[in-house]
Amino acid sequence: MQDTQRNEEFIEVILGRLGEKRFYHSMCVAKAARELAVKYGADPERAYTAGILHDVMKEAPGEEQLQTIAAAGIILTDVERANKKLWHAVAGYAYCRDVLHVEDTGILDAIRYHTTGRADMTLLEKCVYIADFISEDRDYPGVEAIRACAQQGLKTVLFEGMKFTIEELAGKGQAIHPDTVSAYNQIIISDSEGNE
Ligand code: DGI
Ligand code: FE
Ligand code: FE
Repeated sequence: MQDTQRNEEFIEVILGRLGEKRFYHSMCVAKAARELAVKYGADPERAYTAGILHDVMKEAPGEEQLQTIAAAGIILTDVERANKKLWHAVAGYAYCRDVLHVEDTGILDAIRYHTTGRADMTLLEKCVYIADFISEDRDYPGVEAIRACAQQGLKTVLFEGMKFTIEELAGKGQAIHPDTVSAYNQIIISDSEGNE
């Protein structure tokens, strides 16, 4: 069965693993990702499925997240190890691949890179990354401006999202993941070259 036809099963999985608020967040991200996919030409059904699953490991104990990552044969970098908040994306990828047997590598990568982003993101990855910023449940200061950007263009909203994250992390004196920096730089460079 295609992964996109397993949504009911995946919703049951996240119901069992997430509290009410995070469950609602995940469903809002799924919906926002599907809308962005329609607007920007990614596959809406794959975006929806990735949205449902993107935070599946968010509320698992740190130890379980690390075990899931290790069991998948993934070795965290120093920056990843030092930032607990980065674990759930990699652990979610591993859990979806190895426990839920999600086979669609595009969906798996959208889960893996939903927190940091990376250079050369696929359209699907971009839609899930942005959906996590602008989903209906989000109410952080500045969310309205980012929602407005999402209507203007993918590059604009990616830039705003990355900038927001980097400023926030630097402001708190936290490490910035190299993938986040690469994604940010790529947007700037492609801008100055006049590329899409
Ligand atoms: O899981 P969510 O709360 O829905 O959102 P998320 O997966 O984007 O996680 C957001 C958190 O991750 C937020 O506290 C900032 C942190 N984060 C995002 N990018 C980076 C990062 N932390 C570090 N250290 N480096 C990053 O590049
Ligand atoms: Fe997340
Ligand atoms: Fe999220």
